[in-house]
Order: sequence, then C-alpha cells, then structure tokens
Amino acid sequence: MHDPNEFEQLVADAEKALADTKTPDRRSRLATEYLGRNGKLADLIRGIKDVDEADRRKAGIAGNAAKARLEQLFDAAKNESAARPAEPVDVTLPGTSYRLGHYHPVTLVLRELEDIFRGLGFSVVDGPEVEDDWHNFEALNMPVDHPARDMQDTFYLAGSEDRRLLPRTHTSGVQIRAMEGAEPPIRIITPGLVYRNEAEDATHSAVFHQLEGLLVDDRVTFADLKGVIASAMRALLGADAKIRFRPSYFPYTEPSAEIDMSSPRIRGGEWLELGGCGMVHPQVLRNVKWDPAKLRGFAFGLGPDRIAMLKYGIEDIRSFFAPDVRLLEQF
Ligand code: YSA
Repeated sequence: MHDPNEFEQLVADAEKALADTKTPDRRSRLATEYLGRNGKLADLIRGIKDVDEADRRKAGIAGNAAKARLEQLFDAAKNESAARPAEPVDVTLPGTSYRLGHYHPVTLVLRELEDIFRGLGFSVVDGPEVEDDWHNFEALNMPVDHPARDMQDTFYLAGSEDRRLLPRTHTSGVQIRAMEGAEPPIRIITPGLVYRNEAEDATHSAVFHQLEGLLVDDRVTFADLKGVIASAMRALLGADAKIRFRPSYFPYTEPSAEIDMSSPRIRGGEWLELGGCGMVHPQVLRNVKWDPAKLRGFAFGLGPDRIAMLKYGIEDIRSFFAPDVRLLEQF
C-alpha cells in the first residue's frame, strides 16, 4: 500500500456494491469479501507496514476509520433487510408435486400373503439369510452325503469350512429355528430371499423369494394342509382359483406333495407350480426334541416370485431383480 486514500476508495466501492445488492445472501457474501479475515480491508491493513514512515500513522487512522464505517454500513444493510416484511404468498400458484414411490410387485404379493396367513392365525417370523448346515440340511433330515442335498445347488461361503455356512437354499431352515427351544403348538410363516447356484431363465432366478409355513399341533392332518393352502390361494387369486396336489418327495415331509394352481384369468387356466409341502417328518420333530408320538404338523414352501408373475402377467422372473424403475412404475 502506498496511498492512505485507498481506504476511502474501499469504503466508496463497498457502498456502491451494497446499493446494487438485492438479496440478504449476496449481502452477507459481500460483507465477507470486504470485512473477512482475508478480505479487501484486511489486505489493505496488512499493506500499512509498507507505507512511508511519515504517513504510516495517518494510514493507521484511516484504516481504523474505514473498518468502523464498513461495519456500520453492513450492519445497517442487515437490519434493513430484517425489518422488511416477507414477500407476500401467492396462494394461486400451483403446489410443489412430489414423485410417489411404488411397491415392488413381489413385495405386494408378500404383504398380501402375510395378511391372509395372519387372518388364518399364523404369525410372521424372520430368519437369517446366511444359514448353517444344521438348519439348512441336517435337521431337515438331510445328513451329509444325503442325495437330496443335490436337489438344490448350494453356494458355500469361503472360509467357513468348519461351520459350513451358506446363503440359505430355502426358507425351510426357519422351521427348525422356530421349533428349537419353543413349546408346541406352533403356527408360523416366514418370507425371505433364498440363493441357488442355478442357470437363470425366464422362470428361474439364482436369487428368489420363498414363503415358508409351519403348523404343528396334536391333531393335524393332510386335509388341514389342503384347506389352508386352498383358502390362502383363493383369497390371493380369486374364488375361481383351483389347487391340485401331486405326490412328491422331500426328506423333511412324509407324505410330500407339489402344489399346482390354475386360474381361468391366468394363462388360460394352465396348471402352474406353486411350491412344495407335506406332513412334517417324525425325524424332524425328534431333531428339535419334540415328541412325534404326540405331535403332527404340516409345512409348505411357496414361490412368491412365480405367484407375482402370474398375478401381474410378468413373463420373465429376471425383470424383478433388474434395476429398471419402468417395471415398478406400473404398480
Ligand atoms: C417342501 C416341503 C416342506 O415341508 C416345506 C417346504 C418345501 C419347499 C422346499 N423347501 C423347496 O425349496 N422346494 S422347491 O425347490 O421346489 O422350491 C419351492 C418353490 O420355490 C418352487 O415351487 C418355485 O415356486 C420356487 N422356486 C424354486 N426354484 C426357483 C423358484 N422360483 C424362482 N427361481 C428359482 N430358481
């Protein structure tokens, strides 16, 4: 700095800039520009040390005066904008519209099924997606080397050789978890994701949902199982939906069956596979220390993705797991 008059010039500039400034936001930025620690005033004050000795005192006084004047200017501007009444609200302007999200079609089916089964007296429980060998296989009557383990192609988690942890291949392990340490009777459903090392196509995904059900009490028959499944599916798909049971095999049920359904409104009434079911095998009850001489039960595992495909006319299961909001926007 060479000329103490530069302080006066700075105040004049600030006055002019303030007069041109409309918004409180701009004004506050201008205050920082002039009065901030690295602002224009601080710059000039730092330059005082370079002024000729004879004028240095005068420059100091001018600097202090400029600081006081700038503070006064910016304070006054701030007070004036605070005192001004707020802009009037134009109530005729259209409101802000927000985009609404959509539930995934599989979530819709799962929620509807949960409601239906709650109405039939079942409670909804949750289970872990990473399961151990005992719950996913062994307690379900599938010891190591049992050929039925090949019915589901399993991924294993690396580094878990001692406990053989795996992304569960079905929700049936939650049956064991629900019974272990509990007292009969029991009536639960458990929805969730399962994982299989499978080739994918329009009706097979390597990651998909299941909805497991389990009921154990002292007098339970296959007729109860048929009644529960038929009324749940009619509630979901309409009173004209038909259910059929085909003999099948699962190591944890005896007898076992495959459930098919048909509805005149879905693919022209074609029979479609819905899931597996059966009467709980006595060995499964023994594995959780329940007495098969006193207890009977039924269990089932349904495929909600396939049900959602049928209900909403979706051709390819893979679209449920693809990140495309155009699918979701339709529901
Ligand atoms: C059987 C008896 C019980 O007492 C309890 C449950 C079960 C079901 C058994 N745990 C199971 O997983 N059987 S399953 O392999 O046939 O799958 C059941 C349903 O899941 C199928 O009917 C189908 O609807 C669906 N599913 C199977 N693989 C699938 C699939 N959905 C999509 N993609 C896949 N890859």
